[in-house]
Amino acid sequence: MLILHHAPNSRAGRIVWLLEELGLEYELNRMEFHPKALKSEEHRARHPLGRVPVLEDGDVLLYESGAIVEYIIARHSDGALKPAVDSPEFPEYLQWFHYCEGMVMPPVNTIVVQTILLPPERRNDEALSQAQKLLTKAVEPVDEALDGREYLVGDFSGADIMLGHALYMSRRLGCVPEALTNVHRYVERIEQRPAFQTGISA
Ligand SMILES: N[C@@H](CCC(=O)N[C@@H](CS)C(=O)NCC(=O)O)C(=O)O
Repeated sequence: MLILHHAPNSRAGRIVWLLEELGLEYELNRMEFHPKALKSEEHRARHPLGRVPVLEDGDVLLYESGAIVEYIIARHSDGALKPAVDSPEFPEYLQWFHYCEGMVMPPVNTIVVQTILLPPERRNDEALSQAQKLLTKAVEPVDEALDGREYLVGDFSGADIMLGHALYMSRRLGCVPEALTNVHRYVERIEQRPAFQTGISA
């Protein structure tokens, strides 16, 4: 049985979304998004930094959302949600899959810290505006790539789970410029997927 260690409004939603898309059975260990739960000895034994998501699959214990998505697709998807390695879509699939944590989430993290996590007296306007600029620059090429496409690469895939979730978060923070209409329409499409709705509300 797959066990997902989860906290609400976090990247763990990506994994619930994926598990739901694949119709897999899983158990959810719902923790509060609070240091008391995440930094507990019990959870640090699963993830040294006390973060989510963490996946257990028998003897396998895995953290890093991208690694977890790749692992589930490789071992439990029966070939779904990923282009074949020798297909023309595969390189671009890899690019957008990893663009999520590599390029989009770093400025999103800063924006969350500077607008939500830090008390107002410790916030830094310069850091916030730099992160917003970086995020806009990172999202522009995605907007171009989505021109005339429903999903990032061919059919709906693991790249949409990763980058689609990051774009959903960016949009929810109000940080995707209005002009990037392909991204707005793409996120709206993703939001229609029942598995996404379950993932986000878990
Ligand atoms: N790159 C990691 C990031 C993990 C991460 O930072 N998770 C956040 C939730 S989205 C977390 O657990 N934060 C709690 C904390 O920093 O204490 C991944 O993709 O899994």
